[in-house]
Amino acid sequence: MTTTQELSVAGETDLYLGLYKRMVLIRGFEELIQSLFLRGEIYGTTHLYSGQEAVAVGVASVLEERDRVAATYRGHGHALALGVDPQGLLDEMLGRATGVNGGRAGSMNINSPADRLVGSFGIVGGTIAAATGVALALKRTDGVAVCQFGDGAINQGYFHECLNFCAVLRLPVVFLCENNGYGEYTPFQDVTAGAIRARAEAMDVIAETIDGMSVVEVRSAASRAVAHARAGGGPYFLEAITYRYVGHSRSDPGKYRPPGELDAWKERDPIPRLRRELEGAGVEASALDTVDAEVAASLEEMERKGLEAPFAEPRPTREFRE
Ligand SMILES: Cc1ncc(C[n+]2csc(CCOP(=O)(O)OP(=O)(O)O)c2C)c(N)n1
Ligand SMILES: [Mg+2]
Repeated sequence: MTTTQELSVAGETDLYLGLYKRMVLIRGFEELIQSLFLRGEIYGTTHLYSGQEAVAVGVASVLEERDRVAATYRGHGHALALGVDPQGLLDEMLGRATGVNGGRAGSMNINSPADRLVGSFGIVGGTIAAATGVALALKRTDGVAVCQFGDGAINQGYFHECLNFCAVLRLPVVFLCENNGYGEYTPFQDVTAGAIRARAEAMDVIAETIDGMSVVEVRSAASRAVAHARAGGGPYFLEAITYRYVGHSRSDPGKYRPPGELDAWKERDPIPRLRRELEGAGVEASALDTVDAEVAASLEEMERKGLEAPFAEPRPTREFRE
């Protein structure tokens, strides 16, 4: 997109093999959640991240211990990318006492400070305000706050207020807009005037539009953004163009999408794409197959353990349905 330099996995194949495994885990995890949901095992609602994996994984790959992330309700990918224990995440959604938040947060409110995830927020744009506050504290320790938000959040008042506040105070924040084309059932173009990144540029904030289906490109842009914020340059805005493979939430089959659109995006799937790039750089296909098989086996084991784990007390109910 705006990046002109040649990007490649060559010379970093071990690192990218790790990122490949992380993306395969996120995809498999989301497929498991969907299947458990359909079987009535999940409490509350879910907003799946399938298709967007390269964004969370690419950004997390450049963060340090002192950095923090605020995620949205579509936050499983960021949690896993940051290293949240997948079993704890699954157990959380199953309402089990062994969940990362004791089975009381469910899918939409996961937090794990030890893994640098300050929270997941159900309020559209809520991450922006949270990350702004976090950045005020992080400025003292040279940490960087990342706020994930969707294309829908840029029409919220506090996007503008917080971006302005962060720019004026030069706070260390990466504004990470994951433009997946839709806010619930509405195409973003129908409700958004002008180019998204122009809103950041209007406040003299450096902004890039990047290919969110390429973990290599996301990692490269995130590293520029984080370095800028850490060096005291203030906020940096990334618009990652991506796509969610499933509907907005579990009750949405996504039928408003034009025929062929989903298939066209799947042609750009970040996982087979990284696989091709790794094979091109000399990684054996069998090594990648082994990763796939290991992740699949770990998810089977996770499901078994999760369904056997004790429920949180009092036992959660299934009253909330979106
Ligand atoms: C303040 C607020 N308004 C409305 C909603 C209902 N709502 C939940 S998700 C969503 C769409 C957000 O779309 P986007 O920001 O593009 O994120 P995506 O779901 O595509 O990741 C809306 C309107 C909400 N949760 N919070
Ligand atoms: Mg969206």
